[in-house]
Amino acid sequence: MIDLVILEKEILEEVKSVKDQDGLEAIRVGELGKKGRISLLMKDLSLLSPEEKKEKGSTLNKLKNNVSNSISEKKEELENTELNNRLLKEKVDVSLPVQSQSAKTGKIHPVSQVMDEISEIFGSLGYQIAEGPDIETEHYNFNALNIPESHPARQMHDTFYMPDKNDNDESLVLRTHTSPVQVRTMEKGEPPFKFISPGRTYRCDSDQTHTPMFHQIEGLVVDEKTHLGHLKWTLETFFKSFFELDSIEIQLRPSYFPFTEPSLEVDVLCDRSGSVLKVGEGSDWLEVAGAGMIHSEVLKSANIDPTKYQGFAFGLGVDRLAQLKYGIPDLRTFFNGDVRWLNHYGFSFLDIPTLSRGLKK
Ligand code: FA5
Repeated sequence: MIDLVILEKEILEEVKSVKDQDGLEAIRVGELGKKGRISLLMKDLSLLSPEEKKEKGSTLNKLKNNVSNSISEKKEELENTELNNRLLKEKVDVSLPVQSQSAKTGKIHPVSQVMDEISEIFGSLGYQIAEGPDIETEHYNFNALNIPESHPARQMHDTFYMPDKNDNDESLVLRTHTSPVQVRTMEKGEPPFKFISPGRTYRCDSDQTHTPMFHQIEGLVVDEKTHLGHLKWTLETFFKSFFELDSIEIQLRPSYFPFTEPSLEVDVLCDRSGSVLKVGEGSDWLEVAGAGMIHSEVLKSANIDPTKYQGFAFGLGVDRLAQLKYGIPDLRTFFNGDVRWLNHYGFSFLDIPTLSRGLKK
């Protein structure tokens, strides 16, 4: 008959001196596993008389518990040792130089970059952000902006019409500009308002400076006193900050929009003769924005009293601004999905603007 005291001592010694988890598992299986020594001894208990079974059973149970506890404790000890060893080996040397960007690292598209830059500048000037849907009702895209159905100005926008109406039987379009967000936002609140609204816009148009999908940022200020001088200052301040130049030649040209009176168009001086577009040089003007004082009919559409409130609005062509700032000659290349183009013109994550950037001048 095996001496259980000697057996326990022998197993506990073995557990104590084992060096790794595999060795410990081998001991557990050899002693407590289905065919392990202790398990077989437990099985043999059934052959004994009731008195012997009681006495031996209790000793065997104690042995089993002691072995099982010592295996658990050893397991924890080995796990801790392994973890400490790994932590020691995996030290990070923070003094090493930053790894260079590998070819597989993604780049930020110039449009996303410029959207962020513009939002940061207007954010610093106290503008909030408002949003509207890409699929817009004819009401907000045209009617609420003083462009009724028969109005010739509808022809100015080469509109993509949706085949189906919405649940309220309203005709739908892919919005041709971000101006619908003006009335959408104003009718939800009370003046004063000061917000920008960035987003995608769509027109059936394609050449070097036009794409069927492009981006605009609408801007709007409404209160009791805002006038055309504030609009001029805002545009000049924005363009100086955006192009990071002390002075920038922009041209405010009289224009016509049904939703502003007076209306104007903003052009930036640039050189488009070479393969790189250069801002502030040459003799070409690139139109980058439409703007004006908000028409009284638009204020009325948003239930605002035009005898008490007034303000300005502008719509910046984001893609054109990206073209100008980063010297990208053809707008159509923006949306070809060519990774080589993005690797060349894209931005790394470290270039994301901060609140102070763009306003330092
Ligand atoms: C508008 O869309 C007016 N909603 C802007 C506005 C807002 C005027 C508020 C008054 C008050 P316009 O059609 O000119 O205006 O477009 C504004 C700018 O979007 C243009 O100056 C140009 O930079 C850009 N843009 C227009 N069409 C395209 C196009 N197909 N591709 C790229 N950019 C375009």
